[in-house]
Parts: sequence; structure tokens; C-alpha cells
Amino acid sequence: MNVQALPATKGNHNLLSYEETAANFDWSTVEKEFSWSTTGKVNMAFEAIDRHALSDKKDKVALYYSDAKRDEKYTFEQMSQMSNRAGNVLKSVGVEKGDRVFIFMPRSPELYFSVLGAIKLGAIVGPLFEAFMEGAVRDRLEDSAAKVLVTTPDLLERVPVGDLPNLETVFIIGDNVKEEGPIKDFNKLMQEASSQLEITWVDREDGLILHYTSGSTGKPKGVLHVHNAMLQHYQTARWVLDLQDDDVYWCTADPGWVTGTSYGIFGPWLCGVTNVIRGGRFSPQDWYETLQRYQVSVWYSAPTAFRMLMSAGDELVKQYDLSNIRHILSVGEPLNPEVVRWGSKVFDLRIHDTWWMTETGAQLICNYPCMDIKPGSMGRPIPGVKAAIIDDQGNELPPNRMGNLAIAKGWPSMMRTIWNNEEKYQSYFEIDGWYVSGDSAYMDEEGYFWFQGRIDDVIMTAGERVGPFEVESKLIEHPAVAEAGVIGKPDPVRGEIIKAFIALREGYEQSDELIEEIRNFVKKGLAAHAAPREIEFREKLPKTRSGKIMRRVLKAWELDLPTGDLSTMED
Ligand code: 6R9
Repeated sequence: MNVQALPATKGNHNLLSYEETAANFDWSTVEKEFSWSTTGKVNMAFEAIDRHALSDKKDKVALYYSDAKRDEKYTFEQMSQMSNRAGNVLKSVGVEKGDRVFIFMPRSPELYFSVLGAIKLGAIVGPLFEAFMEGAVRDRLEDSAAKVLVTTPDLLERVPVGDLPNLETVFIIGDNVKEEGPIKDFNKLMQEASSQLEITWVDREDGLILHYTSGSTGKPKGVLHVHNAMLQHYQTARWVLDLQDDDVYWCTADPGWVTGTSYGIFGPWLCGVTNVIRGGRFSPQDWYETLQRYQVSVWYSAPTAFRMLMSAGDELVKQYDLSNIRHILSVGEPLNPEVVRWGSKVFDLRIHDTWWMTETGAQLICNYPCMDIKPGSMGRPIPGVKAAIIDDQGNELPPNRMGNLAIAKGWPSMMRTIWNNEEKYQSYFEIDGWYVSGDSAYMDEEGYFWFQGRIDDVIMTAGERVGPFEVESKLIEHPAVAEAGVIGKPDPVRGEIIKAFIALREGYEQSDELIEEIRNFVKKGLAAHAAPREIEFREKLPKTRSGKIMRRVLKAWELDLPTGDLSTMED
């Protein structure tokens, strides 16, 4: 691949040399950062919040929260007290170690208090996107046999309380809550609750969080993570997010998605860093304002958001003072080289891609400040982790060959089970010693990994393997294209042909000339065989709430097939 690498960032970074650290690193050294390496007693919420509340960081701002109506801040000491109160509220209805406590609400300070409070009791937290409809909520509460739910008056109508025999209590966060049956007024009880709480110490292998993630078929899977994951949350927050004491950090992900917990809660607070949470919906103006207002220095977001900011134009971004940003990262989808180039132009910074999954619990393949970036590559495995491209028999493939992206089993934040579905869990580990991700990729001679697509998405056209991501990335370089989703469509002659779904940027009209122009653009810029034979324009592309283009849905629509689980799809 012919790319212009962006040189390593100057400055003092936590990870000084990738090669040297990767050659010598051992996870047991990370344990020594935490008191449980001597006591054996662990609790994520203690390490993330209380530990700092007991130190000279107690008056440091832990959380800046704002949305259209609220504007608040909490120090580590206040976070400790508020999460103690939330813990006491949950305890008052009998929440104990191992119980599932689900949180179904938009971002708010109370969401964070409840998550931390539940963890302090040793309960397992289940965060749910606010946009889930009744069926999705029911599936998740039923499968996990949740005992307690924390939600808001608006969302309550989507909770089939009467049909869920295990659900004993529903806390409502709102005004004038009518307490009746299982319904309780969270805010009232918070006021009455003590700010002292005896923490429940647990084992490092005890359950921490249950993230439901959708499969392409069948019901959503409950991915269980344990307290031990903190080793990797912490270490990657140091190496990859490069968090340092005076940073102001903003992760734009909602806690309904794994990025919003691993790196919206655990990673930054384990490092004792100031965390910005902005509620409400995305708008370019609002996001730039948030970056400016809090003087954000480290910013973790997603390709879909960067593409939308890019579409909003460079004039807009120039109206803000964003000079405090020193480090930008991306996750969730392939990061198009065009977006990396745009980032270099408008922020004068490289955007660092990071690859991982709900199942992996934390970052695994990343770009680091101390390492050159090849735009379009996900980077290299974090020190302490081995990644490889393997064939279906488990043989490691040489550089530049596309295959299964696999990780040597046993990194600290690896999922520990799929709730109620051990068989599904085992299916990830069928090749001895490896976790097989379901993504296809290749590795170049220098050990950089290049994402190609989900295994099911790879296109075989006239004998050539084409990764949809490469085609999509070329497409969005065309000035008319805002977003693109590419699939393989069965074809009697070529096996498959490439079909592209395109959302146009504002000011562009669809026409046959434009189709021809776009097709030629890909032919010239990528390869003739990679140019889409069919192009269809759409107002919007189907996306998950975390911003991923759902190629399987495009394919199902195209072929009139069942779409599978749609609970994570945007409205
Ligand atoms: C953290 C998260 C996991 C899937 C993963 C892959 C895609 C994530 C990516 C990426 C290309 C990256 N993905 N990061 N693809 N480049 N940097 O996103 O978890 O929601 O479970 O999604 O997302 O396909 O397998 P999750």
C-alpha cells in the first residue's frame, strides 16, 4: 500500500518507545499500581473514584457535565459521595453482589452516580441506550434477569415491567414521581441517603459490566466483563489515550456502548483525569463549542462524527479556539485516510485510529503518539498482546495476505462469558489459542494492521477479493459523497459485483453523469475491478446508534433477506 506516513508526534508521551515496550512488557507490573495487588480486595469504583477522593486529588474536577438544561461539575470527593448515596439507594432495595442492575436513560450525572453506586455494591451493571424500543429493552432485561432498573419517566413506557418477574424495583429519575408497586423515586431517596457506604470488595474475576451487542442473526449477546479488566483500561488510557494529570478528556460515546464505559468511565477515572460528558444530540456547532469551552486536550470520537464535522466545512471549525487539543483518537469503524488528512489540515494533529470490540473490553490494535501513522491502518497491537492474521485452520499468514484478524487468548480485559450462552462464547475460541474476531484484515511488513471488513462483508468479484472499506474510503474522497456503504451483490458472471449506497453532501443532486463520474473516480484512484458497478443514492445510510454503517442491512434490503436484529439501529 502506497501511503505517506505521518511522523510520530513530538512531546512527552507516556509510551516512549513502542518497540522497546512491546519487547519487555508484562501485565503483572500494572497490578502494582493498585492497592489490590497487596490486599487482594478489588472494586473498580474504588480505584476509579474513591482512591482519588482519598488523595490530594480530592478537590480536582472529576466530571464536567452539561446539556441544554444542566451545567454542573463534581470533584472526585463529590463523585465519591454521590456514588455512595446511589449505592445506598440501591442497597435499600436489596441489591447485592452479582445482581444485575440496568441503567436505561440519556446521559446525566445520575447515570454516572448509579453506575458507580451499583459497582460499589459488587453488582453487575447493564447500560442500555436511551433509544431502545420496548422489544429491545425486554430482550435484555429478560436475558439478564435484571433485578433493578434505573430509568426516566419518558422511558418507563418502553419497559414491560409487569412481564419481567425478576425485575423487583424500577427507580425513576424525574420530578413528582408517583411511588407505586415496584416504582421508586430515585432523586428523593438520593437526598435521604447517607454519603457514607461500605464498599463491597470482590474478586478480580467477579462480574463488573454486561454489554449487550447485536449479532447479525439471532438475539443480542450479553458480553460479560470482570473487574480484572481495569488493568487494561488503565494501561491503555496511559499508552493510547496518553492521559496525563492535567488533561481534560472528552469521550463522545454514550455509555450504552462499550466505548462509553471502558473509555468514558473506567479508563479516564482510573487515571484520575478530568472527564467531560456532554448530553444531548450531535451537532457540529455544539461539539466545537464543547471542545472550546472545556479546553479539551484529549478527544476520543468516531469516524462517523469526524465525517459529519468534515461535511460541515472548514469555515465552521475556524470560528473556534481549539488550540488546547493535543491528541485525537477514533474508534468504531474504519477511519478513512481522507478523514485523517482532514484532521491534519484543520487541527494540525493526527487522528489516531484504535481497534477493539465489545468482546475485547479494551483497545487492542492502536496508533500511538510515539509511532508513525499510516493513514487507513488501525496500527499495531498494544504491548503485551499478540495479534495475527490467520487462515481458517489457525495458520498464521505472511504479510499482506487477507485473513481472519485474531488475538492470542488471555489479555486482561477479555470477555469472560456470553450471558446464558456459553456455546456462543466458545465459538469465538474454536481455533486453539486464538480469539477470532470476525473481522478480516491484513498485516503489512512493518506489523501495521489494515482493516478490510467484517468477514461476512468481504466481496469476491471476478476472482478478486475486495474489502468494502477501501472502496468506501475512495468514494468519500469524491467531493459529492458524504457517506458510502459498499456491499457485494450476487452476480451470475462475476460471483459478486460491487454495489455502493451513497448519501450525497448538501448541494449535490443525483444524476447519471454523477454516477459515471464517481465510478471513474474509483477506477482511477483505486482499481478498475474495485469500482462499483451499481450506485444507488440514499438520503441516509442505515447506521447503528454508535455510528457504524450497517452493511448487512444494506445487503438484506438489496436481496430481500431478513435483516436480523435491528435493535441497535438508529431511527
Ligand atoms: C469498540 C467497538 C466492534 C467492531 C469491530 C470492527 C469495527 C471497531 C474499528 C473497527 C475498523 C477500527 N471496528 N473499531 N473497524 N477500524 N478502528 O466499536 O466495539 O461496537 O463491539 O464493534 O467494530 O468491525 O469488530 P463494537
